[in-house]
Amino acid sequence: MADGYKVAVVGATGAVGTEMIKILEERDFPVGKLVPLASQRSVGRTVEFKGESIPVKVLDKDSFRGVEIGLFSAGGTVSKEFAPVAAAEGCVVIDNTSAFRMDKDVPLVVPEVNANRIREHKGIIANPNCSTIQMVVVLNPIHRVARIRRIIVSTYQAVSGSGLKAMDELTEQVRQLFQFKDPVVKVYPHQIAFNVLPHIDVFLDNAYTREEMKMVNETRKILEDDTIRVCATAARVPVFYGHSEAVNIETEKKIGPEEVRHILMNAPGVAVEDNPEHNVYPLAIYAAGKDECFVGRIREDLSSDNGIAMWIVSDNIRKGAALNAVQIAEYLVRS
Ligand code: NAP
Ligand code: 3JM
Repeated sequence: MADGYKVAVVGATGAVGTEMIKILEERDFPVGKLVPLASQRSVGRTVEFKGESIPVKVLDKDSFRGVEIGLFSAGGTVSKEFAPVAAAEGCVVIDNTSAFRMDKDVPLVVPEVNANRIREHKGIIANPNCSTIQMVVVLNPIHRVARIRRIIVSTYQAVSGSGLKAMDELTEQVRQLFQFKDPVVKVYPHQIAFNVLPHIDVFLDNAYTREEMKMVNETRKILEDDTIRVCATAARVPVFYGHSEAVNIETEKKIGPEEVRHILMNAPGVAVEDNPEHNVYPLAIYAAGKDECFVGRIREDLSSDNGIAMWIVSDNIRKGAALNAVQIAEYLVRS
């Protein structure tokens, strides 16, 4: 690969794809040729990469000839159809959608936690859901020391997690409301401006949403422990970038907040911001554009004998999607 890898970005014009291309450049990933792919809607558009304007191509079955790495973020339907096509051409697919995450043969990877699983891939590697990624980056080091038995998590998720249209909708609704007009509601089932929606993705038969069940099932798969009990409530908030999470854990071995803080200060990908006396705790507006998973408000859970409560924030488009995918690609090319 003297001249670098041929890398396709599927969904190159979207919120995640755009960030993916930016991160490939920022981290100087060895790209020989970048192939930006999107739908018919993007014909005539270009993406900027290392000072070059590269025309976006329409995704089709022939898009993956000679492509070595495929970064997919164009929704589950596109991945289901085209990831196997790419893999059959010898391309290693890193898929950002939920299409293959729970497949037995597909590693579900957060490099800080289970990079060792990358080499087991059979052509497709899955990137977890954004809310799962930031939670397991912080919880895994605690789990290794004290064995987590139960997790209760409530999320406060940014609109960028639903793509560019959702960000436009929040902007437009704020504008409309300040002009005393009725807000136009299209992307979400209700107005998102100045509101909180306890509803992300579709409702399932068990009364949880699919987003909530992603957190349950993906956490167990990544931490490789199906006995961990997880209860999630996922809410959408009118924030542009950065998911926040209130997380309560119960551990087998009793562990105090000081020890948790110490463990997390030395954990990869984690930044502890925990000085309540000076109003220091993680905030979405400061996590936006950064790579780390920020954690603070670390304290004893007063409702449990072996419990810890904390507040975790990370940029959902970076570590929650694009950065995690590029980190996986970096492991691939290193091995
Ligand atoms: P977005 O801003 O709406 O962008 C969607 C992208 O997919 C656009 O580039 C769009 O191209 C392309 N696309 C849509 N339908 C296509 C088709 N039939 N063929 C080819 N390209 C198509 O959405 P986003 O926020 O970037 O998210 C994209 C996907 O990534 C999501 O659906 C989700 O599955 C996944 N995602 C994962 C995470 C995570 O937690 N890991 C986070 C966010 C999103 P056009 O511009 O041509 O329409
Ligand atoms: C984040 O296929 C689709 O409609 C995409 C839905 C979606 C997902 C998903 O399920 O892949 C939107 C935003 C995710 C995700 O990361 O799970």
